Amino acid sequence: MGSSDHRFIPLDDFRAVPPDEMAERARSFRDEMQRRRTVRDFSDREVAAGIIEDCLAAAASAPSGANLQPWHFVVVSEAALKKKIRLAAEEEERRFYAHRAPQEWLDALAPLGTDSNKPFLERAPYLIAIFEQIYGRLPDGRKVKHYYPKESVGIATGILLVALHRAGLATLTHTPSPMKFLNEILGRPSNEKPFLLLVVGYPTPGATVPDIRRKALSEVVTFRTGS
Ligand code: IYR
Repeated sequence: MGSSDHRFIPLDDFRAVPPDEMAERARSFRDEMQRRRTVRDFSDREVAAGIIEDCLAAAASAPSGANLQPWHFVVVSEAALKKKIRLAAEEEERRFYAHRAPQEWLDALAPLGTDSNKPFLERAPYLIAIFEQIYGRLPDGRKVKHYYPKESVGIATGILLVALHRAGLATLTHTPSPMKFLNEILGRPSNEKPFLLLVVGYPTPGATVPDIRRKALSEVVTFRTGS
């Protein structure tokens, strides 16, 4: 099967793990992920660019619809750009908190203590703007249909979040809405839709996080594993 145009190669990179090690890895990864908290108190402590690059390479390994990799990441550390992004985001957020958000939404957000001030957008060493390519563009300008771009970018973003956490960094998944201003400020084309603005860095020494809890596993998982 498969013509010579569509080659298959041996799966050499799969590493089988012995059962005990598998159990240990699954447990320790669970514990490590349960320690992750979204942070909003960012310090201005620097992060080496190579760390960000490796985490992005992990994210860009994500599976995607027809392997079309419908994502683009813009890494921002330039102070002037961060300031522009902060000002534009805060303008949208002021409208959100004052008019756009229905009371029900504001009530749901209350435990997080968020408001329209976003100083972390200037203070954190890195912002990573993640764009979803609704369709692709060939070098000659022709459009390429993308499949499941949102799912694909969501998976890549999840991997990026995990990679940054494992590296020892704090993140905030920020979604100013609408985010169209990111295309203008960052010069991205119209086939790219802002998906998420990831804030990356270290927490301030005295950082606090909301006292909120995750649902119990039994609430979010149904096992239908009987015989
Ligand atoms: N984008 C706003 C509001 C906001 C919305 C949700 I959903 C959150 O989980 C958190 C915040 C803001 O960033 O403040």
